Amino acid sequence: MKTETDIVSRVLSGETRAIARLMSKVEGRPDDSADMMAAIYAKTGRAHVIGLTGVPGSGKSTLVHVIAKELRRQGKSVGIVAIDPSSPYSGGAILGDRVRMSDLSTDEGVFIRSLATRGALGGLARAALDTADILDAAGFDVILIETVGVGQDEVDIAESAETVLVVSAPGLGDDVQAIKAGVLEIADIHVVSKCDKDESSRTVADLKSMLKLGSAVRDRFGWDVPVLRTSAETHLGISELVETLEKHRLHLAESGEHSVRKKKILSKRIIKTAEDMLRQRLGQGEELDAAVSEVMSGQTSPRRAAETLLRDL
Ligand SMILES: Nc1nc2c(ncn2[C@@H]2O[C@H](COP(=O)(O)OP(=O)(O)OP(=O)(O)O)[C@@H](O)[C@H]2O)c(=O)[nH]1
Ligand SMILES: [Mg+2]
Repeated sequence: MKTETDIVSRVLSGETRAIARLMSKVEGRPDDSADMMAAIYAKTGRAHVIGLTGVPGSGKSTLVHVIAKELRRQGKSVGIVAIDPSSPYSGGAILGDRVRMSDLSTDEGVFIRSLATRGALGGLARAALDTADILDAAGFDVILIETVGVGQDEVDIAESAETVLVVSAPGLGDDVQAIKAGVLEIADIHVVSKCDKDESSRTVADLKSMLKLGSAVRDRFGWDVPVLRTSAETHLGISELVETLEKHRLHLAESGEHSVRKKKILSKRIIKTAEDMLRQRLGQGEELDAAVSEVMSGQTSPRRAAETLLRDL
């Protein structure tokens, strides 16, 4: 117990080793770290949490890198959560030698955590959001969560951020990628990356006309979802993007959208966590076998058996 309090206070003071240690614990043994995470959660809410999503190869990791660099220039500390084992965050070169992740990984004001798409006990979304909470409590100003826009879990993660950025890129096929990935509507900001490429104008035009067609699914309290052009190669649009992120943050606070959105995010997160816990508990007892036999032999229905299981928990 004493060591737990110790770890938490070291995390809160931003100690790198304690942060990494708690993250590993939380990832692999969520039940054992519930007390620590309660203490951590109580200290969250200061950071700006930004989710980035988009189809594979759209330039998310590269964008995370240049955004992080820009934020560092402004003196802000940055936490990065990458749900993507292939992300070259551990020191590889992204755009040849021009954009290097390694200069971030040696920066004390940056903390990078990669989560494997498999292996996180109790679900990837749970692990990702807990990881972001740790970074928030540890005092990082901005947290960037990169997730590939495929699969409900990944989309859920992006949607749990305060500001959702959807990345599209030229040269990845004709159709509007955000639609294919099921993330067109969740964007607060659309980014078309790789705008050093000629075909990018078309990607921008397609995206814009698609946005005009679609009715606003979510009330954004008067926020107009912009389509921004960026290039990590020429640095086009990067400072505008970072400005827009900050503008969106202000908009959330001033319009009252922040608390409305937070409520939605939390209710989803609580239900999801309860589901995960329930599934784990129901799946491991002998009671399930007994219930299956009863239904098989015609003694009861699946619905009644489920009711009994829940009652007896
Ligand atoms: N020309 C050009 N290429 C870029 C730009 N940004 C990224 N790329 C290239 O696009 C490819 C994919 O970039 P990533 O940043 O890894 O894309 P990602 O979306 O993170 O990819 P996954 O994580 O695998 O889904 C790499 O080969 C990058 O070098 C850019 O601004 N201009
Ligand atoms: Mg990536």
